Amino acid sequence: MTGNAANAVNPASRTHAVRTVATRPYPDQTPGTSGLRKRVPVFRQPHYLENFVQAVLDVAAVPAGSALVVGGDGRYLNAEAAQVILRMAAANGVARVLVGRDGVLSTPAASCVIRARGAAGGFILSASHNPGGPEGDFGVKYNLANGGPAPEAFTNAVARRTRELTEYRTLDVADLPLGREGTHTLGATRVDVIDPVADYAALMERLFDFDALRALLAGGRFRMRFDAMHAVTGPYAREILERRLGAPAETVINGEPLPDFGGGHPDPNLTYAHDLVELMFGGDAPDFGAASDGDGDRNMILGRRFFVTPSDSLAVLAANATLAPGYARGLAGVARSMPTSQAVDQVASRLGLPCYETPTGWKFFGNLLDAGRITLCGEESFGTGSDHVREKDGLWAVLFWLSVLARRGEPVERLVREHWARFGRNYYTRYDYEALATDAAQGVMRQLRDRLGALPGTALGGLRVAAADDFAYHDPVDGSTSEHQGLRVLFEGGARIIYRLSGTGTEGATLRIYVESYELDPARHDLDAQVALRPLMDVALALAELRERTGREQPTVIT
Ligand code: VG1
Ligand code: CO
Repeated sequence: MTGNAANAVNPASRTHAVRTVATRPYPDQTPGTSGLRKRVPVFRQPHYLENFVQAVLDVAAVPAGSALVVGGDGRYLNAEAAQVILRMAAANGVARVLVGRDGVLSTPAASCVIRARGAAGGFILSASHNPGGPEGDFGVKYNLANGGPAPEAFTNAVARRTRELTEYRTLDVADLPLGREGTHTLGATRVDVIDPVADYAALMERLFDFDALRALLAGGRFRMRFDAMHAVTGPYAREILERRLGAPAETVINGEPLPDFGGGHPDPNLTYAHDLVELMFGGDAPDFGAASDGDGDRNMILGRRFFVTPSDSLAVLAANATLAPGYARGLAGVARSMPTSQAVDQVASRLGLPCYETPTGWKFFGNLLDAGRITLCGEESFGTGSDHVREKDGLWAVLFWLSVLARRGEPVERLVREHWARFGRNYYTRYDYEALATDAAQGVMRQLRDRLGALPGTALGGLRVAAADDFAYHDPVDGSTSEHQGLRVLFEGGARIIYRLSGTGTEGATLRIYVESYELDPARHDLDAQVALRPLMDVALALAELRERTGREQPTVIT
């Protein structure tokens, strides 16, 4: 045999026949804020999942000899989709695949495994905080060798590829047994079924002082609850909080992962994490409460009868970062997504740290993290993370908070109030209008965009508009530009109104309105955020002509 590549037999065909399947493009496979998210019945259409996977594999062009990681949040369709991806990876000549047991990996754990094992990339199967089940949502996202979501240049190329695809490759083989750790072969591909928790738990032990955390959690004086919302973090939280850190067995609630999340919305906010909220706002509440979402990358932090706004959480962690061993040397810089409140900007300016403002979506933090320009970053949507992986990380945020609480020895509420007294308080709220008619939502945005130019210098609700624009991001690392990332109305004194359309919804359009104001005077730090922001929100709704254009009186969710 010669080494003529053009005539080489696909190595996968040595033991199993590679089958080339004719297909036709689907027009709706453009990835959004975080991968391709659709209803399960959409994913179940013939060849739908396969088309998208083939497009990703074509664009990824995994180098010979390299490994891919596969895992998801355990939702309905996860197990089947993992098998489809394994067969297609093998048929496309991928040398090795690492798959979490039962096809499961939390999103941060998948990022961790890609990095720890030097993989070329990975498929993450999740629709995050969206409901699951036969009529729920499913999603597929591809991450690169840095462990982070593929940037727009990649996802745009995938979208183009999905529109021209005429065939995909798979193997005619039975499902692999993924229920137990072990090694299998699929054609010429080696498939390793790995423990989904081990690499991740080891990373957490390197970042945080587990002895100090054990003293806090096993000491009996400090009580916490972690709500896994019947999603992927249950086994991670049980292993780390209860087994390794000795927290009592009732610490993790809703800890059994279920394919439909028990019928709930695995979204850690005050509306959906109701079990936890009842405990934390009830009598004899624990000292600390936290919850994570479907795929384990979001976090909500609560003190006794006290909610920590995600934007504040990022700022508090930035201000106290050196209390955790993994960050003891200080931070290179920080970043937040544009709609996230400017609380962390206050910390950065006081500590003399660079602070970056990126578009919504974790993929935009990747370059800054890779280049060593930032150490911590976060989003208002209950996402916080650092350079330890390239995804936001729910349990990591919980361990970080616990580390700060262990060192400071103060209750959550006092810690946050002291933070406000030092840096000022950024009042913040977000209104979501879900499942709007797409035309109406686009009309709202178009109308606003047309008006922006005339706003600077005018007064709205007693505040003077300093600037207004359609946010565009210029990536300082790779020089790329991302336009139309949200409409901003910026007021003198730091208040802001932001409008954007969601890129993760699966029904109609979701409009998000984010409103923020800044208050330096501690005498005015005690207001309810909804009360403090009412006048500005009224301005925001009027500017948007929201009722007139959408017929909606009330938002679907307020956070
Ligand atoms: C939402 C959030 C965004 C987050 C994204 C993915 O996107 O606003 O901050 O990065 O979800 O989070 P959008 O486009 O719907 O506003 V996760 O936990 O869902 O993967
Ligand atoms: Co998520």
